[in-house]
Amino acid sequence: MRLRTLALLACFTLPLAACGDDDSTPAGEMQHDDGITRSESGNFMLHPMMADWAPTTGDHTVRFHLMNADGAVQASALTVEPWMPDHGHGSSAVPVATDMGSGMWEVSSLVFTMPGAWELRFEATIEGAVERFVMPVTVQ
Ligand SMILES: [Cu+2]
Repeated sequence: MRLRTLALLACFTLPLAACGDDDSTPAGEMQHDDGITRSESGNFMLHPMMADWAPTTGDHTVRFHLMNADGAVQASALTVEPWMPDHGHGSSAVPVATDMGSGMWEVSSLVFTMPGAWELRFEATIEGAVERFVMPVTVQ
Protein backbone atom coordinates (compact mmCIF):
# COMPACT_ATOMS: atom_id res chain seq x y z
CA MET A 1 0.00 0.00 0.00
CA ARG A 2 2.81 2.39 0.83
CA LEU A 3 4.56 1.84 -2.50
CA ARG A 4 1.33 2.34 -4.36
CA THR A 5 0.72 5.61 -2.54
CA LEU A 6 4.22 6.82 -3.32
CA ALA A 7 3.82 5.90 -6.97
CA LEU A 8 0.56 7.77 -7.04
CA LEU A 9 2.16 10.86 -5.55
CA ALA A 10 5.07 10.62 -7.95
CA CYS A 11 2.63 10.51 -10.80
CA PHE A 12 1.23 13.89 -9.88
CA THR A 13 4.35 15.66 -8.75
CA LEU A 14 7.15 14.44 -11.02
CA PRO A 15 7.65 14.82 -14.76
CA LEU A 16 5.83 12.41 -17.03
CA ALA A 17 8.85 10.18 -17.49
CA ALA A 18 8.80 9.38 -13.78
CA CYS A 19 5.22 8.20 -13.70
CA GLY A 20 4.90 4.75 -12.19
CA ASP A 21 8.55 4.36 -11.31
CA ASP A 22 9.27 3.46 -7.73
CA ASP A 23 10.62 6.09 -5.40
CA SER A 24 14.11 4.59 -5.13
CA THR A 25 15.09 5.40 -8.71
CA PRO A 26 17.39 8.42 -8.94
CA ALA A 27 15.64 11.26 -10.72
CA GLY A 28 18.23 11.50 -13.46
CA GLU A 29 17.99 7.84 -14.42
CA MET A 30 14.28 7.36 -14.73
CA GLN A 31 13.32 5.17 -17.62
CA HIS A 32 9.83 4.27 -18.61
CA ASP A 33 10.26 1.88 -21.50
CA ASP A 34 8.46 -1.01 -19.87
CA GLY A 35 5.04 -0.96 -18.37
CA ILE A 36 3.59 1.66 -20.72
CA THR A 37 1.13 0.55 -23.36
CA ARG A 38 0.21 2.89 -26.19
CA SER A 39 -3.30 3.02 -27.53
CA GLU A 40 -3.87 1.69 -31.02
CA SER A 41 -4.12 5.29 -32.28
CA GLY A 42 -0.75 5.98 -30.68
CA ASN A 43 -2.10 9.09 -28.97
CA PHE A 44 -2.58 7.77 -25.44
CA MET A 45 -0.65 5.74 -22.90
CA LEU A 46 -1.73 3.50 -20.06
CA HIS A 47 0.38 1.92 -17.35
CA PRO A 48 -0.11 0.03 -14.10
CA MET A 49 0.86 1.99 -11.00
CA MET A 50 3.79 -0.27 -10.20
CA ALA A 51 7.08 -1.05 -11.87
CA ASP A 52 7.71 -4.49 -13.35
CA TRP A 53 4.23 -5.70 -12.66
CA ALA A 54 4.17 -9.50 -12.70
CA PRO A 55 1.05 -10.70 -10.90
CA THR A 56 0.36 -14.20 -9.70
CA THR A 57 -2.82 -16.06 -10.45
CA GLY A 58 -5.86 -14.92 -8.51
CA ASP A 59 -7.88 -11.81 -7.84
CA HIS A 60 -6.19 -8.41 -8.07
CA THR A 61 -7.03 -4.77 -7.57
CA VAL A 62 -4.68 -2.55 -9.55
CA ARG A 63 -4.59 1.12 -10.44
CA PHE A 64 -3.86 2.20 -13.98
CA HIS A 65 -2.96 5.67 -15.18
CA LEU A 66 -4.12 7.13 -18.47
CA MET A 67 -1.99 9.81 -20.11
CA ASN A 68 -1.06 11.54 -23.28
CA ALA A 69 2.17 13.37 -24.02
CA ASP A 70 0.98 16.32 -21.92
CA GLY A 71 0.02 14.36 -18.81
CA ALA A 72 -3.06 12.81 -17.25
CA VAL A 73 -6.13 12.26 -19.43
CA GLN A 74 -9.69 11.99 -18.20
CA ALA A 75 -11.79 9.22 -19.75
CA SER A 76 -15.56 9.05 -19.38
CA ALA A 77 -15.53 5.24 -19.28
CA LEU A 78 -13.03 2.42 -19.12
CA THR A 79 -13.47 -1.32 -19.54
CA VAL A 80 -10.94 -4.13 -19.18
CA GLU A 81 -11.07 -7.65 -20.56
CA PRO A 82 -8.38 -10.11 -19.46
CA TRP A 83 -7.55 -12.44 -22.33
CA MET A 84 -5.17 -15.33 -22.82
CA PRO A 85 -4.42 -15.26 -26.56
CA ASP A 86 -2.48 -18.54 -26.70
CA HIS A 87 -5.42 -20.42 -25.20
CA GLY A 88 -8.28 -18.36 -26.58
CA HIS A 89 -9.98 -17.77 -23.24
CA GLY A 90 -10.69 -14.95 -20.87
CA SER A 91 -11.16 -14.69 -17.15
CA SER A 92 -13.78 -16.12 -14.82
CA ALA A 93 -14.68 -12.60 -13.67
CA VAL A 94 -15.58 -9.28 -15.23
CA PRO A 95 -13.25 -6.56 -13.93
CA VAL A 96 -14.76 -3.44 -12.41
CA ALA A 97 -13.08 -0.13 -13.25
CA THR A 98 -13.61 2.88 -10.99
CA ASP A 99 -12.66 6.42 -11.98
CA MET A 100 -10.41 7.84 -9.26
CA GLY A 101 -9.90 11.14 -11.09
CA SER A 102 -6.86 12.68 -12.79
CA GLY A 103 -6.55 9.82 -15.25
CA MET A 104 -6.39 7.18 -12.52
CA TRP A 105 -8.58 4.09 -12.71
CA GLU A 106 -8.81 1.40 -10.05
CA VAL A 107 -9.59 -2.01 -11.49
CA SER A 108 -10.90 -4.69 -9.14
CA SER A 109 -12.01 -8.27 -9.80
CA LEU A 110 -9.05 -8.58 -12.11
CA VAL A 111 -8.76 -12.36 -12.05
CA PHE A 112 -6.03 -14.38 -13.75
CA THR A 113 -7.11 -18.01 -13.74
CA MET A 114 -3.76 -19.52 -14.76
CA PRO A 115 -0.10 -18.57 -15.19
CA GLY A 116 1.25 -17.56 -18.57
CA ALA A 117 0.94 -14.80 -21.15
CA TRP A 118 -2.18 -12.67 -20.76
CA GLU A 119 -3.41 -9.50 -22.35
CA LEU A 120 -5.46 -6.80 -20.71
CA ARG A 121 -7.67 -5.37 -23.41
CA PHE A 122 -8.71 -1.89 -22.39
CA GLU A 123 -11.24 0.38 -24.01
CA ALA A 124 -11.23 3.96 -22.81
CA THR A 125 -13.77 6.52 -23.98
CA ILE A 126 -11.95 9.82 -24.37
CA GLU A 127 -13.84 12.85 -25.65
CA GLY A 128 -16.42 10.55 -27.20
CA ALA A 129 -13.96 8.32 -29.04
CA VAL A 130 -12.96 4.80 -28.00
CA GLU A 131 -9.26 4.21 -27.57
CA ARG A 132 -8.08 0.60 -27.39
CA PHE A 133 -5.05 -0.67 -25.54
CA VAL A 134 -3.67 -4.22 -25.46
CA MET A 135 -1.37 -4.53 -22.44
CA PRO A 136 0.72 -7.70 -22.19
CA VAL A 137 0.94 -9.18 -18.70
CA THR A 138 3.02 -12.16 -17.65
CA VAL A 139 1.23 -14.04 -14.88
CA GLN A 140 3.31 -16.24 -12.56
CU1 LIG B 1 -5.05 -20.21 -20.42
